[in-house]
Amino acid sequence: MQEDPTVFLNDYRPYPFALDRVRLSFTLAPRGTVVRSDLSFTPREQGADLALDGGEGLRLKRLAIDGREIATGDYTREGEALVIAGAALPDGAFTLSAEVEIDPADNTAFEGLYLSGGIFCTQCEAQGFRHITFYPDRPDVMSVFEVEILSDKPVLLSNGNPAETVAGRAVWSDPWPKPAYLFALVAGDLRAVSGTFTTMSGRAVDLNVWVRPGDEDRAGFALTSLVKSMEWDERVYGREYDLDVFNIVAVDDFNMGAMENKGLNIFNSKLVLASPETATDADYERIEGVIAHEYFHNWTGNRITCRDWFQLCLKEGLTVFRDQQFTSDLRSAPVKRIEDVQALRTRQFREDAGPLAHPPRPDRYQEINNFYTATVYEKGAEVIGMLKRLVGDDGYRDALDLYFDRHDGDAATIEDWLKVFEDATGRDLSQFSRWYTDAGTPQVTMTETWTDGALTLSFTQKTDPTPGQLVKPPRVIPIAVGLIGPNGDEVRPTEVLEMTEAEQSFTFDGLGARPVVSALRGFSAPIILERDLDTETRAFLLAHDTDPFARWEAGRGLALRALSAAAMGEEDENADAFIDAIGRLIAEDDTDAAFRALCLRLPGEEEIATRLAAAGQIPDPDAIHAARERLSLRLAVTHEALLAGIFDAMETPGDYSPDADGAGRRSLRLAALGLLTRVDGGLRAQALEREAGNMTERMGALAVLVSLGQADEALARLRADFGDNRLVMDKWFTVQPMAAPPADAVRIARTLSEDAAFDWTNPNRFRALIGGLSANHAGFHAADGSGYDFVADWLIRMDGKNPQIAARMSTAFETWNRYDADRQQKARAALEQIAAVTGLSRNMAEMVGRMLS
Ligand code: 0A1
Ligand code: ZN
Repeated sequence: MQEDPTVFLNDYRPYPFALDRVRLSFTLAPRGTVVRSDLSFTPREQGADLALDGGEGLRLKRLAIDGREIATGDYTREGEALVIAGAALPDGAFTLSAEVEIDPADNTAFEGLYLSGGIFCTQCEAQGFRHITFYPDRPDVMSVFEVEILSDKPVLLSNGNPAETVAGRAVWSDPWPKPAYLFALVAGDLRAVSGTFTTMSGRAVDLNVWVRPGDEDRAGFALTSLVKSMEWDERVYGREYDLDVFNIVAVDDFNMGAMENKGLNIFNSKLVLASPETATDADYERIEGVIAHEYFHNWTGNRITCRDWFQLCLKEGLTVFRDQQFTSDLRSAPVKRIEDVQALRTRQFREDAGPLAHPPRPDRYQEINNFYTATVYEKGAEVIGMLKRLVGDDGYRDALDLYFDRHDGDAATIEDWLKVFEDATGRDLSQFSRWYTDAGTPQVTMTETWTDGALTLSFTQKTDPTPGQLVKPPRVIPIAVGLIGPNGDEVRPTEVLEMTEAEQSFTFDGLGARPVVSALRGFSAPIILERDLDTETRAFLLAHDTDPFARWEAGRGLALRALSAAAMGEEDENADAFIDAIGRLIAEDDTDAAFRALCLRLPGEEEIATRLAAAGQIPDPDAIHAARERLSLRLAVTHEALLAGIFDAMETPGDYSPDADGAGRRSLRLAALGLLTRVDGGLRAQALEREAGNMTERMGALAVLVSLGQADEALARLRADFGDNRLVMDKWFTVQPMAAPPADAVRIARTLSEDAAFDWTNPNRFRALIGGLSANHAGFHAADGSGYDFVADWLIRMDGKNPQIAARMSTAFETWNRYDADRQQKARAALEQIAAVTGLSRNMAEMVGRMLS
């Protein structure tokens, strides 16, 4: 029988030793890298055993205490642990020295030390360091590090400041105590694009973005983004950088987006390299945001880290919140807010409504890598947004100052975090803390009554049961509301109503005429708000709401209602109202192009399915696809002339720049193109694909051509131009299954999987193809189950190489039980096929187990 690998929050115990100092020496070789370590411990409890993490992949050559080799009988190695009996340890402080040998070239899981295109690099979050050497691999064990690297690679990097560098040897010293998950090492033939930054106290910091030779001309944007991030964190949070150098390295094989290792961030190359010909506007925005995210972790994550992995959202929710603020400040705040809400609804609401639902601060896990989720990250950020709304901007600033003061150098908890808000503002946050401990998206309904100049808003809240949590007490929900008079003027500015009960009413007195309520302004809480609004009032809000989010939401409401009704085979008056109102809105030349583009783009099929399921209906992927196609056609036919005018007017003038303005214009142009295609037979897309001077328009046009089945030549052209550019070829692999007509998607994906360029062990390439198909809602959920079978086969194959990637991609199935019985039966069979594999990873076993339970 396999032991149950579940880890519980309640079982947390402090580590019984302090780790005062770490010295590491690496002699690098693809096979047979030798790692020597000296770990200086001081016992905190008399007689405690010394338990170190470290699995079978570590070939132990030598183990000594204070220079004396330990007898094999004095320690045990079991599974992923090495334990030295307390009786074999000295009474006071001691140094444990070990020598182990590892094989980076065999490391296909990309956890620990591995090779990417000849570059030695590391990934240690969450538990990768235990694949490098024996160590107390937990975030609350923090230490200063000195690292020696011996290698013939020209560039040798680690955390902290450089201490000595000669050919073949480098020593790095990191004065800031850190947990092992922030350790990093890089050795390779790399070139730097460099700059300097002078901090607010006048210290000069060397900045380097390290890339492969030949990629230097695509690294400038990342460097500029880093400088902007450093400036912003000083200006807005008063946080200064604390080392002499800041290094960023781009590698091609990386399981996630990027990693905040102290002073040595390692990035997936797709989040560093950009040029107008190879990267889209969305890529640029993402690079800027992720560079900022990793940089911001230096304070929220590194200087203050997590006590244990259950507290992951302490660093991730806060750092996402900070990177969202940064992007809002640099670009357009309303547009960023709408984009974030869209992403939350598409990814997190879907997670919260299915078998993988979990709270932002879970209380158990089998494999922590399965909890780097939209709930921990994006909902974690929303929870902080709510806190800020409740305590106000000044309260937030005071609380954050106190957090940095009180907890600098700590491994902290969510309780510590809430306590600083309580102490700084005097608020009781015990009810608020449910946002961290309870899973599920609250559904709130709002009704209105109007009598004698008084408007009463009545709310009810309920949250459906989620796995392991059947009863959900009411939460504090900040609901931002404004009132708009019949002539479109705002009669009451935004006010935050604090809902704390299951049912609650709020009254606005002294009103002349009955106003229209603009509710949940700025998406003030991550909830589903249901209100019985007639079509005219929604159209009125779309025309007049002064809150940009609520304005966009009014149009969204019309579109979603029209599409949901059509997908269920019903007619709906919202469609006419939407088409009408959207025509007026996109004609507003003085309204931000990016905002108009967001209003013009119809909700995605996934979002429509999530909405239908939340309303208790069974989504039919084919009917949803057809409904969306029909509404697009009607929009195009009705507004053809207007859309054609926009398409021409939004041409990129002169040189391409990835700024918010230019990106917004291109976004509107491409939204118009997507509709016009339905009436021009693809003529504009054909021309744009050939003439576009930037990748945004080229890819936009290509996606349209793929959806029309007219893309053969364009795809061949892209491959001819960029066959040797991995990042562009990833796009080539994604766009085909993603934009294909659903009936062709699986066949196309299958053919692509046989292409010589489908290097599936590369995480980006695998994600491109499998993620591309999963994003084609009706394609992946093909009624014959072929999408499920295809993806399941690949997940099984990938699990043998890289369990993290396989487990992450398995979330394609997380909504399986909301579809019809036939699809459910086919999806279940695919999941059971995965579950039956012998030697399945813990990652995958947990995911499939939760999805099937
Ligand atoms: N902390 C990083 C994300 C990250 C997490 C895990 C990784 O490997 C399993 C890699 C990166 C961030 O939030 O950016
Ligand atoms: Zn992060």
